Amino acid sequence: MSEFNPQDVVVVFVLGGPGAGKGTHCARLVRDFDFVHLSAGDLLRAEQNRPGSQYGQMIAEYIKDGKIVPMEVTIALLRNAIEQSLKDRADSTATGWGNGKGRFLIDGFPRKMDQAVKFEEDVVPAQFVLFLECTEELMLERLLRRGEHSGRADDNIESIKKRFRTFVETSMPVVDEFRTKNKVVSVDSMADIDTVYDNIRKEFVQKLQ
Ligand code: UP5
Ligand code: MG
Repeated sequence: MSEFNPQDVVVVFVLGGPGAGKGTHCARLVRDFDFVHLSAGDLLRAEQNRPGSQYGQMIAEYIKDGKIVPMEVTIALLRNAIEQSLKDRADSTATGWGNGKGRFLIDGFPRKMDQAVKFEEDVVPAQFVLFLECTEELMLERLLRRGEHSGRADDNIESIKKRFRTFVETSMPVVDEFRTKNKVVSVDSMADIDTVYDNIRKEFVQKLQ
């Protein structure tokens, strides 16, 4: 049995290639729907920088190579973050919160089939998956531009190419698997940010009814 009941703890996986716009749109969904945004990449980068972390060096190497960090680490970080938010917001009167309830956007996870299975079995099954569709050409352009000031160790052409390869070979099969279960909401992420978000927002209004 999973730790949480999906009726109480609503999880939406937000997937899409590197630079597809996951973080950008999660920020807007937080504003409009009272979600807590948990970016697996951000949690890993924070753990990497935490003084005394036994995983810091390993995480840095995996991220630079665009490889997927062993799932035990990522799932533990996500589980802790969910538990902490539920504690912090136990008395919240926001929509979807209070009395052990909460709603979470899990951004950039699961990126490998075994992670999806393990998370849904142990933590909580996702309500649905938001998939942001974008061409590699456009994602490359966005990431190189962001790389001019992001300070991210993987926003350089060598790492970006490796991230794209991992996405195609390892992460797309996860999306395809969720598709066979009719759990995927696909949104074209190639237009300007406002247009893309408008379509995402409409889907969420329907899904969260
Ligand atoms: N932008 C966004 N949308 C735009 C639009 N419509 N028009 C014009 N510009 C747009 O956006 C990227 C850039 O594009 C921004 O400058 C934005 O303004 C612009 P962003 O919203 O940041 O895209 P996002 O999809 O979040 O891109 P990100 O680079 O974060 O995606 P990744 O999936 O590559 O990165 P993540 O942080 O999730 O993972 C990094 C690494 O961590 C992985 O490669 C892996 O090594 C490791 N990892 C794991 O090992 N396990 C995990 O479970 C997760 C990560
Ligand atoms: Mg991101």
